[in-house]
Amino acid sequence: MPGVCVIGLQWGDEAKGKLVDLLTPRHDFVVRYQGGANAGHTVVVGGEVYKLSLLPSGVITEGVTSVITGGVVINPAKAIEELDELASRDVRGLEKNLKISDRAHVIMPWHFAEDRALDSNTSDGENIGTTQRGIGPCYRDKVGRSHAVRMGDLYRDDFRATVEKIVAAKTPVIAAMSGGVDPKLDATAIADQYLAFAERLRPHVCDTTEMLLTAAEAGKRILFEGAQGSLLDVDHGTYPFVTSSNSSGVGIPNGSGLPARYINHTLGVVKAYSTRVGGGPFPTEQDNADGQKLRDQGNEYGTVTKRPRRCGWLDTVALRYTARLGGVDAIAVMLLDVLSGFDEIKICNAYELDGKKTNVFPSHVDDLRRVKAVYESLPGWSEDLTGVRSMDDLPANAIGYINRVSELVGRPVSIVSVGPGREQTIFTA
Ligand code: 2SA
Ligand code: MG
Repeated sequence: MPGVCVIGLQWGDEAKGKLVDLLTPRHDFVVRYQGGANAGHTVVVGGEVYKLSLLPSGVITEGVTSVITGGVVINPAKAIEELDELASRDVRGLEKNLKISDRAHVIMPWHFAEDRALDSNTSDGENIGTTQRGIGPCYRDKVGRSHAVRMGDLYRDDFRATVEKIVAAKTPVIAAMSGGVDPKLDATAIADQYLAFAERLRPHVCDTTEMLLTAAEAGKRILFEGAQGSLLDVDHGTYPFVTSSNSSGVGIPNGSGLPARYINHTLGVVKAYSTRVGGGPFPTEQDNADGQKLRDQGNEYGTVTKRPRRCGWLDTVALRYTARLGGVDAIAVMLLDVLSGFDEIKICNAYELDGKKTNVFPSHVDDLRRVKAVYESLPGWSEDLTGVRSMDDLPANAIGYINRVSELVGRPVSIVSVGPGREQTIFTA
């Protein structure tokens, strides 16, 4: 199977990192195609916990090429920090095994200032609650074309002049956005700093599009690692409460440069309940004792920002939509162990909008705000699932829950996860 992708079907934090790590040894390449250091992937290998936010999870496995493609926005300081951290923990082969696209756009110091200023000025009034990693402003400059810096530009003779030009143009705009406060952007210092980053990253930077096209044509096995979740997709998610990239499956061809024909299997990753970080509607949110219990049992705090995540019941209206949107072949149900100890577990199987029941996920955020989740209740279980290793050993009610989720989403469940470790994984077939 040459092309496999792992995508989140909710608002991120579905534990995609664990699956990518499990599937990595069967692949030649692991590819990140969108987002940046706003992702938070936790991977546990041999009892060691690795938290990555920019580098693909595959970098921990020697002999696999990890690729950051042109669809990703790069904070070079963060890339270096993560490389240093891995090297200090004896992860080897990094120099050879990490490739960074020369087309990837670079997050520059002004993007952080803009992220702060923009997030408190959304047209909607409610803050998006971004991760403040400069993601949105960097993508905005990419699409705007006039003030952008790509990785390849760092190695060109006119880089200093480019920085000077952008700083001159941005300074008054950012000051106006931030109540007249001078953002204090020093073009010389910024250019010096980024030129040093460029030297350090030089061995990794190349034309990854050409590399991946050649690899795919030669039948190499490629694993695509989605960051964030499909409901945060800029085109198909809960706009404007989204991230600025295509975080659903549609982002793979545009972000990586590899056409969809090389994708043979799409695994949709689903947390056994729902979480969301940041603003925006969340129809099944439980701002009550049930939500708090999910947060406590699931340790639901942002990997990057440590923000408490909003928690709620599973929403199969949303999941059916994202599974169809992503061309998902099978789903992986993660964190099932977190649901132990609930007498009853609810699943949202429809929305009610203006007094009418619907299965269609609304395209406008105002409608999504107005929907009422319609629930069915399933009996819970009290057993600890973290030691379970086969479907046969799961409590009957847990199997009932999995089967019902599969039925409502309309996809088979191929993997069930009962903990962060590699061994805490049940393959259903
Ligand atoms: P941004 O920073 O522009 O991408 O923020 C826009 C929205 O996207 C959400 N977002 C995320 N939601 C969940 N997890 C994410 N990654 C980190 C994690 C988040 C963290 O894995 O825990 O540590 O807080 C992620 N990245 C972006 C964000 O909350 C906004 O709603
Ligand atoms: Mg995460």
